[in-house]
Amino acid sequence: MATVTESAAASAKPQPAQAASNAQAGEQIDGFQLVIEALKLNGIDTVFGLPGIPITDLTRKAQAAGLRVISFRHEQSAGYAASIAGFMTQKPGVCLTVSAPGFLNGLTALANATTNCFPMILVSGSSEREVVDLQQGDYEEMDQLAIAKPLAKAAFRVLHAEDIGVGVARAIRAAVSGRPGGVYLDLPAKLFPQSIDAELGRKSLIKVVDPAPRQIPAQDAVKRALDLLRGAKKPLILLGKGAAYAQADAQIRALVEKTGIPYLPMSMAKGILPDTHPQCASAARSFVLPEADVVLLVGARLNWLLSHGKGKTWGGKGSKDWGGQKFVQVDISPTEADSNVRIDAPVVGDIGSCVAALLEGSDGIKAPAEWVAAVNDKKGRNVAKMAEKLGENPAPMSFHSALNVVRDVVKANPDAYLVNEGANALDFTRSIVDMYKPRKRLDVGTWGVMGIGMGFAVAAAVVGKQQVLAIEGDSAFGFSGMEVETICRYDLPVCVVIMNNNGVYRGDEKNPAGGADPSPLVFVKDARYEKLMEAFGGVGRHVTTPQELRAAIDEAFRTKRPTLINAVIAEGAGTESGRITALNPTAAKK
Ligand code: ADP
Ligand code: TPW
Ligand code: MG
Repeated sequence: MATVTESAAASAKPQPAQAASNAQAGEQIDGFQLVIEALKLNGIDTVFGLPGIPITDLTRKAQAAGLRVISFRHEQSAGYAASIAGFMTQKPGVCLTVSAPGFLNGLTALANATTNCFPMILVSGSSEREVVDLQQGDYEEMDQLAIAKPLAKAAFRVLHAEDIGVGVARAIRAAVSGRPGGVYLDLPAKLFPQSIDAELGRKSLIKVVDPAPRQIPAQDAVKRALDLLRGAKKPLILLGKGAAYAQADAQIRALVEKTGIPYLPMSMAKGILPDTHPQCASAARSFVLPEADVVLLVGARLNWLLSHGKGKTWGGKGSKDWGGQKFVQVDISPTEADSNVRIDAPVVGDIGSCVAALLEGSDGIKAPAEWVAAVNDKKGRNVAKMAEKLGENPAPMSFHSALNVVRDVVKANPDAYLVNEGANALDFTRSIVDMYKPRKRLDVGTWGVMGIGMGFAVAAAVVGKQQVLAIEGDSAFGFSGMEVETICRYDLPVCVVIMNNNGVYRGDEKNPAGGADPSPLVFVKDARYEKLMEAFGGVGRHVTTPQELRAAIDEAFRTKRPTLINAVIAEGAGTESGRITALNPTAAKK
C-alpha cells in the first residue's frame, strides 16, 4: 500500500468555483481512478508492471476495475512485454513502474521500443516534485522526465487530476501516430490521491479519435515509384517489421503476387507471406542484394541490418561504396529517406495506403522471367545445401539438428508465436525456421538486445492468446530467466527451449591467463536450467537428441503447460557473435 496519505487539497491546483461547490455536494473521483478510466476509455485492457510506492494501489485498483494486470519480477521484462504488445496490436502497450530504480529498469525497454518503432507508454510514479527539484533527497529522488526525454518519442508529466485525461490522450497519440515509438508519462505520487468532482473528472477524460490517422501518399510520389519499378530488369521487394506492424497483409501479398517480384523479409517481417512462398528470396539473399537494380523497401530502414544500403552486400566495390541500385522507400517517416544512401523515390504515408496506391497503378509491372529464374536457381541450390545440413544427426546436437525439429513444429503449428534471442541461437533460428503467418516471429529487433525473451513470451501468450515457443540462447535466457515464475504464476502456454552450449557464442573458451577463473564467455557446465521451471511448478525437460526435443515440445504444446526444455548443444557449435562476427572489432582483426 502506498504511504501517500496527504490530502488532495494540499497539492491540487485551485479548482474552478463550480468544481469546488460540486465537490462539496457530490461524488469525488481521485487520480488513481481517473488514470484507470482514461486507459479503459481508450481500449487499454492490459497493463504490465511491478508494484511499489507510489503505484501499488494503482495496480490493485486497475485489477479491481477489470484491467488485466500482469505483474513481473523485473520492470525490464514488463517493459519489453508492453512494447511487443504494442507491436502486435497497434495499441500502445502500457508498462507501470515505481520511481527512480523501477523507472530506470523500465527505461531500457522504452528506449528499445522507440528504436524499434513499437508503440509503448512507460507510466512511472515519481517522487515529490518540490523536493526532487531542490535536490533535497526525497525517497527515490530523480528527475525522471528529463532522463526519459532523449530516449522517448515524447514525454509528459501530469500534476493535476483534471489533466489526467489530456495526459493519457497525448501519450496515446504520440505512441501510435506517425512512426510509432515509446512515450514516457510521469505521474508524481501526489497526483494519485487528488480528488475532484467525479462528474467533472469523468468529463475531462478524452477518448482519442483516430489515434493513428491514415496518411495517403502523394500521387506524384506514387507515380515516380511505379515508373522506376516499371523500368526495372531485376526488381526486389524488401519487407521490414514496419510492414508487419501495419497489418496490411492482404495488400502487400497482392502487390507481391501481381508483380511477381522476388521479396526478402527482414527478421520480424517473416510470415507476412509464408516463407515457403515461391517468390521468397531469403535463401538467395546474398545473390539478390547485389544483383537487384530497383529495390522497393516497405517499412524497412537501411540501417546496419541492411549494411546501410551500401558496400559489398549491395555490390559496391569497397565497404563504403554504393551499389548501382535505385531505391523506392515506403515509410511513414518523411525523414527516413536518404539516411544512408539516395532514395530515388520516397513514398511517404502509411503502408496500407501506400501499398494500395502502388497496387492500383501496377498494371504492366512484372518481374522479368530471366531474373526470376536466376533467383530461383540460386535458391534451389542453397536450399539443397541447407537440407543436407539439417539432415545431419551429430551427438551432441548441433544448432541445425535441434532447429530442424523446431522448423517442423512451427510448420505444424503456424499460429504459435516464436520468440527468439541469442547470437547463434538467434541467427540459425531465423534462417532455418520458416514462418507462415504475420507478426508471429518476435525477436531482438533493431538493437539485437538480449533480455526480451520472457517479457515477449508473456505478452505473446497474454495478448496473442496462443501457444508460445521461445528459442533462447543460454546467455540470452539469463537476462530474464526469473520471469519463468511469472509464466508459472499466470499459467501461460509458454514453452522455452534453451539452446544450451554452455556460454556466450560457445562454451569451450579457456581463461587466456590460465587461472582458476573461467573465461568471461562461459557458464557453469551442463547447467540444469529446467529445474528453474520445476521450482515454480512448471515442467522441466533435459534433452540431448532431436527425438527427445520433439517429444518434449509436442508435450508442451499438447498440455499448454509452462515448460522449459534444456537442449544440450555442442559447446563448439557456434561462432563468435553468430552471423555478425565482422562487427566485432577484435574478431575482425583476426
Ligand atoms: P526492419 O528492422 O524489419 O528492417 P525497421 O524497424 O528498420 O524494420 O523499419 C521499420 C520502418 O517502418 C520504420 O522506418 C517506420 O517508420 C516504418 N513504419 C512503421 N509503421 C509504419 C506504418 N504504419 N506505415 C508506414 N511505415 C511504417
Ligand atoms: C543487453 C551482447 C549479444 S548475443 C549475446 C550477448 C551477451 C549472448 C550470446 O549467447 P547465447 O547464444 O545467448 O548463449 P549462442 O547461441 O550464440 O551461444 N547485453 C545486451 N544485449 C546484447 N546484445 C549483448 C549484451 C550479446
Ligand atoms: Mg550460448
